[in-house]
Amino acid sequence: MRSQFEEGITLDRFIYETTQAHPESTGRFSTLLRQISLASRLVSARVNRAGLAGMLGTTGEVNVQGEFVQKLDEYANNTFKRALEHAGCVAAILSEEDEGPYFTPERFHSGRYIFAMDPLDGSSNIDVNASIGTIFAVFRRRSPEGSRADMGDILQSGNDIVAAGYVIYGSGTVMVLSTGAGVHGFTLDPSVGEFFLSHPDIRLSSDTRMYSVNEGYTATWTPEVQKWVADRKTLEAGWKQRYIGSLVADFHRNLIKGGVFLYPRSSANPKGKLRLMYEAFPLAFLVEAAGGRATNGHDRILDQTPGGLHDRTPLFIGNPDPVDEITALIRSAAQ
Ligand code: P6P
Repeated sequence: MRSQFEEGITLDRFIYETTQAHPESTGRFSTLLRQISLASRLVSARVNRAGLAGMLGTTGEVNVQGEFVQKLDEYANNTFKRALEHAGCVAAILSEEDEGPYFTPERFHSGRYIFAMDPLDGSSNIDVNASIGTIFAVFRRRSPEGSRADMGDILQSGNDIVAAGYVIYGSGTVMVLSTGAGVHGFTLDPSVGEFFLSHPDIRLSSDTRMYSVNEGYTATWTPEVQKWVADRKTLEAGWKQRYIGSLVADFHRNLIKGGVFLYPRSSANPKGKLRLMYEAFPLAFLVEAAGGRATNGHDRILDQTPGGLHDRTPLFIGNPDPVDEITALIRSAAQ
């Protein structure tokens, strides 16, 4: 049997071939992607042994979001920061788990990229073995490399993202990545510790009638959202519904099979629940590169500029037609 290496393209080879197309590249971006891969493999190994390694449950602490910190959250947060801080490619890391930015320590080179991450999204699902994941976006700093970054480097518009991706730790570990030219999926072969290209050039299948929303909150939505969801459930509409409650898992299903994911504003979350910088931004970058749309119900997600690291936003993301339809309904209801 031929080894997977002969048949597959590794992430390293993909990075090399991608950056070869940019002769001006200094190798810093390649280093960044390789360190993300390393951290992802370390987190994957720990997630897969969580039950055995005593890594289930909480640390007893509460994070800046007011959520109990799961042991794996803390491990993932520290693993990505340790993998990135010394490599000379990032100037600051902002994380769902940390109140403020983590600036590259002075003993290391303050690089040209800003790394925004949710180190382990869906962590409330860890103890029930549902898929969870790391979501990230990469910005290029505005201030000179080598100096300490500032908030002007960090609070940038979604249009300034240079790369984004996620790693889903499920039945397999898959990294989905875009540097703007297409969206590509890489599956980890744990027996050799390599990611292999498994989903080249992912494109949304536009005619999928699948919606994903937590209908337990129906009573808290605005009327036009309630009506749109109700209309999906008529016999003639013929839509299916799936909701895992882990953003990475729900988004990954929509990316691979098509569909639309909704997390509307509600009376409980008037600004939405999901975070702009390290959840909505990266997924919006990916979905647009795969032919989809992402709005906050009024405007394009990537046109937003955050006021703070942990800004929240409503999110409507997936196939263009349903996202455009819902957005038009919400806009007209607001007039
Ligand atoms: P709800 C997980 O805690 C998370 O942040 C996302 O991964 C997920 O999409 C969402 O919250 C689920 O929220 O209110 O439906 O439980």
